[in-house]
Amino acid sequence: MATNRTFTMIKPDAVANGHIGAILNDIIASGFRIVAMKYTKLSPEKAGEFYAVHKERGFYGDLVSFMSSGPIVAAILEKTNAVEDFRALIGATNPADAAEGTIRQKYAKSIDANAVHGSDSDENAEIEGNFYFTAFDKF
Ligand code: RTP
Ligand code: MG
Repeated sequence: MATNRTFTMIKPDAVANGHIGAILNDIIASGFRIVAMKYTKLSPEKAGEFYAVHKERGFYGDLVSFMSSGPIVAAILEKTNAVEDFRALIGATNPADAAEGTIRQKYAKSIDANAVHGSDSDENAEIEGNFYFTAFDKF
């Protein structure tokens, strides 16, 4: 499979708990190259826009307030088979179900505060990366 890209956020819980460095280490050690990266904070409006695909879901309000509750790290990552391999690296949405050694198993406490985001398709990786970064930010 050709080299391609995914998009991630280190979520407010993992930032607040001091896991930025460890998570970036795991990501780089797993063969991902950083294409773009930013330390920033989402407003509730921006978080709502980012997760608009979930707006009919019962958890949407909690998700938006959590994702705007503190700073995050947003990044575009590159690797062969990036989307699928990154989802494998982060583990199941609920850390209680996440496989041993995955980022969510190691650093997340709950399904709401689950440490990291990973795009679920090539198309969404492109959309989500462009939500934060312009062509001038990607290297
Ligand atoms: P993400 O988009 O953040 O990488 O997570 P995901 O693909 O594994 O899960 P997704 O279905 O896209 O849901 C987005 C986030 O919403 C929260 N969620 N809560 N209470 C629930 O049933 C529930 N389901 C999802 C999670 O924090 C999830 O990361
Ligand atoms: Mg998702």
